[in-house]
Amino acid sequence: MTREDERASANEVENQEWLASLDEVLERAGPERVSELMTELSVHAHRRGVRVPFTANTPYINTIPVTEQPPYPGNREVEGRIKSIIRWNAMAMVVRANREEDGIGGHISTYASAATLYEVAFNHFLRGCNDGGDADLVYFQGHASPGIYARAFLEGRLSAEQIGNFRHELHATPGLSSYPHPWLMPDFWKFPTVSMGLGPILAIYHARFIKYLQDRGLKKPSGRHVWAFLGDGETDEPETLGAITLASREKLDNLIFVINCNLQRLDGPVRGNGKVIQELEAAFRGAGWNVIKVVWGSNWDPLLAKDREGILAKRLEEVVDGQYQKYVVENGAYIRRDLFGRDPRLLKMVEHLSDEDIEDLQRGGHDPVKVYAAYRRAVEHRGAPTVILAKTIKGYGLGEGGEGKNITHQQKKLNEEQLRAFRTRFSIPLSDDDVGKLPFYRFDDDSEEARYLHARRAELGGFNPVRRVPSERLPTPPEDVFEEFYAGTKGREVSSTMAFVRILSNLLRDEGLGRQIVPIVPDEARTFGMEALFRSCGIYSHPGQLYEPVDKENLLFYKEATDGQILEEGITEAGSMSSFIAAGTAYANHGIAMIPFYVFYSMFGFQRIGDLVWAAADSRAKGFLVGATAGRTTLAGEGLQHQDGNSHLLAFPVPTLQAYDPAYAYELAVIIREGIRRMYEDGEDIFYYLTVMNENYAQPAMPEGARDGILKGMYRLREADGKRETGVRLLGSGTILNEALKARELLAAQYGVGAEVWSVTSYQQLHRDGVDADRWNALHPGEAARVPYLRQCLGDDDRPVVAATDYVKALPMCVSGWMPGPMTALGTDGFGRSDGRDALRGFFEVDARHITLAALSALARTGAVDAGVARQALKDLEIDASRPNPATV
Ligand SMILES: Cc1ncc(C[n+]2csc(CCOP(=O)(O)OP(=O)(O)O)c2C)c(N)n1
Ligand SMILES: [Mg+2]
Repeated sequence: MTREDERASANEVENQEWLASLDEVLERAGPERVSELMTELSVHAHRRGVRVPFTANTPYINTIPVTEQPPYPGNREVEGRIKSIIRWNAMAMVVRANREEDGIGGHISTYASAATLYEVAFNHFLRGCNDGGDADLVYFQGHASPGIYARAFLEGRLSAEQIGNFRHELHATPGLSSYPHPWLMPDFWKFPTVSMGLGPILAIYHARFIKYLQDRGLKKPSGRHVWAFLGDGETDEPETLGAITLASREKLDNLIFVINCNLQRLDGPVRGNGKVIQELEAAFRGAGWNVIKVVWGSNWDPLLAKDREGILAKRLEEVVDGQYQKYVVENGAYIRRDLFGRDPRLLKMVEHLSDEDIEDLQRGGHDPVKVYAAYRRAVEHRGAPTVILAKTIKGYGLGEGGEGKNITHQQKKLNEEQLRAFRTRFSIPLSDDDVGKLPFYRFDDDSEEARYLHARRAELGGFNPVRRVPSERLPTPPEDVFEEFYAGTKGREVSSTMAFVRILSNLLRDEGLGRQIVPIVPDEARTFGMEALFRSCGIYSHPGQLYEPVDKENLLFYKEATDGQILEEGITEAGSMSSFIAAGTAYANHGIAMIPFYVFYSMFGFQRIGDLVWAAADSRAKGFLVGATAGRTTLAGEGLQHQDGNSHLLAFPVPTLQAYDPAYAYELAVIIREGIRRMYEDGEDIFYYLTVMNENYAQPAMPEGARDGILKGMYRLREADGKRETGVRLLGSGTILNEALKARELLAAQYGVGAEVWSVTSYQQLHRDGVDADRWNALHPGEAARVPYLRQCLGDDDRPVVAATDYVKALPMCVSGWMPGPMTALGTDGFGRSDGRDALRGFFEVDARHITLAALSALARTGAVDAGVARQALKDLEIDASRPNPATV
């Protein structure tokens, strides 16, 4: 024996002695005492200078030991048969859709790997709402939709025609949408999830919103859980992990993540050279979640029980995910050699197993017993959210058709042989001849399986997912809430943001709906002058305020309270938007209409979290998005990253979103009141985007008869002044409306040109109306043409139009097709600059001078004024014609 061997052997003896003493304490005093001792040891060692490397990981084995596994409460055989049929139908749905139309797409392998995770949940956990209670809220993984449809088919909720038309929604018999879309299937799906990462962050904020409703006394606690099923590849999205500390900080024990760790994403392995389960375990444990790993199936139990020295666990930890994927496509002999063959002791451990036995060693996520144990522990866990990391095989059961292969995500077709293999593997009662026809299989109503399935769902309170919308409606607040804004400020200069905050304060005090308003801010309340609300409404905090705030003496101190109304989300636009969606869909998901007002820095809205806005529309969310500090030249000083001249273009295409760029307090008041009426009294599934600015100016009184135009998108604010025959029309929006008014003065005083001024509150609304009229006219040749609202306003008069906005020129240009005369758009294309408003407006050529020049130039081109007048104006107005286009510098 060498000295090293001697040392190794002495170490081994010492190891055994320590382990034996630990076992002795464990048996005598239980796990808590062991844990205490280990903490003691580690502190002691630390004090003596021993630095134990940090790890947030536990060994690569199941978190729940066999001894703590509850007995499985269901009938495994019947459940197995049901699951197999669902697998078959889900696969058949995709293959049939692609046979009918090549390239129509769909996914087989995602659900194939997740079937057990879903079926255990459907049979034993996910609550429905038939009993009048609250259904569990489930964020289904988007690509697993065929499996969810296949189950609804067995439940008798979807017809064979419907699942036969998967991905063919436009067929005469309507089909099923590719993914979960409440917009398209409003009775079925509650949450859009298919844009990866959105499901998890929405689930977190929704779980928190439930606590908010409870803490504010708006909802009774009901024990409902929020479940989010997601892919392991999906965890690379920043939204997936970005809010997990909120969930633990807020002790969201009503939240369960189930991450299907099939080790693969679309192109290949998620972590070929690492282990995604271990990586996620560390991240979630570090964040304070209850982490349950479901790595190995029951047939590993005897092997792991034999692993007294931990050599098997150590080996399992060494192997990387890419290699685990390789084992899926290899046979037992390969696994014996590669996994166990490194150590004779490991080989000995499996010597009693045949190669087939080794090949059949199961992953935890395919074993209902292990999955059930994890779910049971998750729903019973208190004080923290739970994440279940379940190891599975992508394309499980597809065999040569793609099981574990890198191409499996894209697999949409199976050949005859592969279909037969699938049939045999899952004992689907179909003959060789029938297999190729891919019939959908449904159990007879009086079969054991059908009875079992319905009994389980009845026991759990009915089906899930179901989207059922109670008809709670709110009264539109009375006009007196808004009167002061219609009256104007009588010369006092205030910004539209200040006006907005006052409207909001009035609404919060309204008896009819004040309690149901949810102000949401991402750490910008002071920027928008909203800090008075801190004191009057309180900032929501489940534990209340555990400290004495530094500004306690101040009238407007930072007040946190358990029943606080404001959601002060901190610097997370994605989180705030998730709260907006939770609140804006509460009318459907919680039977209580809540009105979110999410106020944000407008540049960090659509540009930052546009995909969540799209999801809000799909979710049928209601409420008000308020982009503050808006306008490229209105937000002075902040420069390129902050100055928003884009958001109205980004808001433009969102179908249910109504976007307005009001200039005056009365416009804002009219739009907000009408918004509440349409969404909460009439029940329209729409939401609003309003931009408000921080420039102070006198807010005028509302002109007679303006209301209708404000809502439709434009109204005449001023008649022309000056010589009628050389007239122009100026269209202004937001604060640039004031520049148009100044230009009107200049044109009249210096050039004898009469200019009408129109306030355009929404190009989007004008455009929607225009294209709608055009469409109708194309479809009704020979009938009297519909006249778009814009044209009703401007008539056939061909005076030139100059439209000036603080947003990009494409915004006003979207209505150019309906203009009766030539149109010039002035806008703020390009990067912002740090400077004052006057300088910025000069730089972007949207100030009164440039509006005046544009008007004169347009008149010169029509021959209404002499070109020399326009040329002289360049000099008068000190405009340099040779300067570069601000859009490109
Ligand atoms: C934001 C976003 N990016 C890309 C995609 C396209 N996509 C769909 S599924 C997928 C791979 C999913 O992998 P994983 O999350 O591991 O799910 P699995 O199917 O393996 O369960 C990708 C990239 C998407 N749906 N959403
Ligand atoms: Mg995956």
